[in-house]
Amino acid sequence: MSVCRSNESTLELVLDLGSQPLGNGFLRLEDFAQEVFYPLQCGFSESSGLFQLIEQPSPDLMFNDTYKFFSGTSKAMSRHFSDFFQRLKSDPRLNLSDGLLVELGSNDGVFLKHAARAGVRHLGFEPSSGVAEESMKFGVNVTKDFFSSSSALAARDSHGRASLVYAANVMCHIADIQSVLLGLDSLLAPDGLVVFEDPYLGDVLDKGSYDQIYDEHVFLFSATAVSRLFAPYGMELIDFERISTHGGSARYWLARRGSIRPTPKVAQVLESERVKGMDDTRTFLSFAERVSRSGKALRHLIESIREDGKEVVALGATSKSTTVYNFSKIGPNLISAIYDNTPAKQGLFSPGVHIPVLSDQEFLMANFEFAFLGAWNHAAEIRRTYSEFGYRGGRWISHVPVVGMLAE
Ligand code: DWN
Ligand code: SAH
Repeated sequence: MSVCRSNESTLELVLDLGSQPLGNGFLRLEDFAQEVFYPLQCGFSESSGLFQLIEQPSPDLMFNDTYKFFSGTSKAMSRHFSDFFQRLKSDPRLNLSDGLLVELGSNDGVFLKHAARAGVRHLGFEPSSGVAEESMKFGVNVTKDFFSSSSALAARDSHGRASLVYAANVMCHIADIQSVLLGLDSLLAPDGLVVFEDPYLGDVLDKGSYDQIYDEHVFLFSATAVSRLFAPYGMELIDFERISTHGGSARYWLARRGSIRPTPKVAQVLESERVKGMDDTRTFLSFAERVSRSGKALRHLIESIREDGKEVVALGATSKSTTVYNFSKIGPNLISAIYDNTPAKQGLFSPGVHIPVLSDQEFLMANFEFAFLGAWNHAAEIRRTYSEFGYRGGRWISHVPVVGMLAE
């Protein structure tokens, strides 16, 4: 029996995506024999409302010195973090110039470099030392460690309490969420705020974007689940925003109960989630049926193009696409290569199905007719950057929201 990481209730198995490798486990030919696989199964609890993986590989296996995702590989995401930093600086609920700004999962410094530049006292927690070292080049102050109850206490002893703790695409990665909550409680100033953003469960359900589910994403949050999760720690949701990043995300604003009056958006989103059935196991069972149809349709589409003697490649060696390829059994016989702008991924093979990953520079040199959008969440940026592919008559394939070719 599996139990919920929020309130220890029993989890119902609602979706099984089969045996999967690490989402970011791009590897060399000589390492194929040692590749690690785990069962990618999702559970749901109606009492906590928390959608979660039943089993997650150990954090050290996923987040270490060879971690291959660098946030700065997307210009749109770089702009997103720069804009949000400017907004926080002028938020009347915060006093960033006098306080301490803490970021969890600061990666290559895509957000905190703006704090460093503006002279704002800050601290990043980043266990993946390769990306952390990249951030240090921008003057970012970073602890190369996992955020947890113990590392939070150590940070409070040496830096004092935080006026803001921010986490983008990180909170949903940490299975030991109780340790994170204890850490936030001890580190946050009495009038401090916790702000975090992650892919939104509502968008995943609407768009059928099951590829948001992989080893690193142990949770897909909703406002319902977040408010129930933080309540035992005396924190409440005071604001909620839908944002467009990563194919549809939500930003949650939390404060100690009673310190700031919640905006009307909180009650509105809780009600809209109830109406949508986001606290009902049956919603996820029907989602699982849609996922199964989507996986088959994608494989069928690519097979039919290959049967016509045409080649299909992919753009974006994402962790998300690891789920898609391994679930739909799409290997190098169907997608011959994946092109990507991350030097750390180039020259390696994709996890599990072992499609070669090549530099995105080579993508424009060849004359492909079909490319699968492994990074559909960056579709606008990718279509701009590689616009020549479209001018030459190339067609983009996506599985979100339905399997097919994107309009030209
Ligand atoms: O939550 C997470 C998010 C923030 O990032 C992590 N667990 C891991 C990672 O997920 P992902 O791998 O699915 O992320 P992206 O941002 O969808 O990855 C895009 C990939 O595409 C990168 O490898 C960079 C590449 N890329 C490219 O080659 N050309 C991206 C753009 C925008 C481009 O123009
Ligand atoms: N915030 C960045 C990076 C997201 S990728 C962005 O939005 O683009 C997730 C990051 O969280 C990785 O860099 C990973 O090393 C880090 N991470 C994983 N577990 C963590 C933990 N317990 N504490 C802090 N960071 C963690």
